[in-house]
Amino acid sequence: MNATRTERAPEYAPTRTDRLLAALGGLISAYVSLAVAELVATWVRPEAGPVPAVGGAVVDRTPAGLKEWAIRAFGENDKAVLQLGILLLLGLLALGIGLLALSHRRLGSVAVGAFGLLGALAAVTRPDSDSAVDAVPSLVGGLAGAVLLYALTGRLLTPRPGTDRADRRGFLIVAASAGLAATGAAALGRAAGAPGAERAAASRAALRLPRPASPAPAVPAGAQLRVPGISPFVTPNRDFYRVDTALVVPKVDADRWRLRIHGSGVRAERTYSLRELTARRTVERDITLACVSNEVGGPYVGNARWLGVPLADLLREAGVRPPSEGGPADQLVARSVDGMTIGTPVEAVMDGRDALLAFGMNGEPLPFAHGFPVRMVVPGLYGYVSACKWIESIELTTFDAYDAYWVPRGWAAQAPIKTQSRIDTPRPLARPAAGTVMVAGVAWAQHRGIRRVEVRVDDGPWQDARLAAEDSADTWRQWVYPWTATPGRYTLTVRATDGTGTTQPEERTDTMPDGAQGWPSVVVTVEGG
Ligand SMILES: Nc1nc2c(c(=O)[nH]1)N[C@H]1C(S)=C(S)[C@@H](COP(=O)(O)O)O[C@H]1N2
Ligand SMILES: [Mo]
Repeated sequence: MNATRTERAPEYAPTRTDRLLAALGGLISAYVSLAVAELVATWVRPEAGPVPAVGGAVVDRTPAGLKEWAIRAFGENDKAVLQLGILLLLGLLALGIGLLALSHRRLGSVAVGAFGLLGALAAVTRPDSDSAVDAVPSLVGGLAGAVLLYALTGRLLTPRPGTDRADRRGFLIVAASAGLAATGAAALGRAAGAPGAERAAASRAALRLPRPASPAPAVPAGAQLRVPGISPFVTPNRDFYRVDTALVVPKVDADRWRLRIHGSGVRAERTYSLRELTARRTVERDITLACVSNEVGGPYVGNARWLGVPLADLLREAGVRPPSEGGPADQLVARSVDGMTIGTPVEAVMDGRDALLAFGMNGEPLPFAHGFPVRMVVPGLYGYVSACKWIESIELTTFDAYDAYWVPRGWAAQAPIKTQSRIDTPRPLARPAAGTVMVAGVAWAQHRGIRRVEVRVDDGPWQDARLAAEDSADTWRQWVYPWTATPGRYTLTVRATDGTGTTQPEERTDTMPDGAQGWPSVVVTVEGG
């Protein structure tokens, strides 16, 4: 046994206050650890910070059912809730480690260091990590935390000169200065911004979108109904739903970005720069995107004007033939800079529909959150099997040979969008006044189009809604039903029929494995005059 003097229990018994301070010391050490690590990550790579790295690792290992529940319960805040949860758990552990350090000073520091190692491990094993440098933020943070905890515990184990009690004042001075320094450094780092993100922002600002060789047909005047509360025909970028697994939005420098096309049936592997793409024949199309996680009546659907190049052009050039022409690959796997993989049927991409590699969204370069510099958009397929954001490669393979990200997690490998409709107004539990109430919303069945929408009041007969003008079969369609309403409580139900004549079924299904279906309804109370 060669325990050093400081590791022996102090000559005085720690009081309750000492133990409280020790726990606090653990918490502060953890906080400083994280602040230092995130500061270093600003320079290395924001995604390599321990919070996004561990968070990402947790996301990828979350059972599908739990993830669905999280999306349902927290919606687009699911990521914030996850990170908060991780921080809370870490906080509790840190309190424990602080207490442990009071009796086992070195072990406490080793435990803090171990968390640094864990963060480093998570960072280098993320699919988007391509360098061991990603371990540095967590390692430096872990080291800082370990040293600080050692110093803090030392104050509590050393009697204040001339007394037989712990040096609480010394403890507080070290704790406060370390906490303040870390907070200040982190704030400065944040204000200075990540160099990578700055280059990306500059490349986005400098991007001039080409004039489309094939512009989107003008939206018919009658496509936008003048009904208050209806979803606008074009969803503004800032209101466009966002669904992805990225805890830090990837900031890609467009000048360095490349897209690689390779795999089975590709005559010669090719790599494109953004400049090469924008110089090609560009097309602009209105396409409604929808998420498979959208519940009946849910918000994860939006319509935008996309500008890009036809993906089929690039594939043909590379020598790719669809299965119907004897090509060997039936699946196209798009991979993103953050390691997402999305599998799309080659046949769908090459069957003449407007499958795009898009760089423009509603007249501006793609927003970072929506995939800058380039993403895929394929009319008629849910986003998780078609709409890869931050795309960096396309591999031609088969569905037999490869499962994309969501498939082992319980989602269908192939998922055409189901016919859906939504009542935008009146809102659930609204109290409209008696008289004519405009019941209105949107319906979508991308690539098949919407032929009919009907509304039913309670168990009454189905009544035809008035359809807005159709923009294209690839976009959603607004509808309105002027309802002559008398006071009372009612359930309003809607159903849509697609361009093939198929009506959306009544029976509700789960979003898993290939998209929810069922008739949406709202309950309203019509008030007397
Ligand atoms: N890189 C990447 N691309 C992705 C995803 C993702 O998690 N990562 N999510 C997909 C899903 S599930 C959907 S519904 C659409 C959503 O696109 P949006 O966020 O621009 O609306 O992006 C798809 N592309
Ligand atoms: Mo999705």
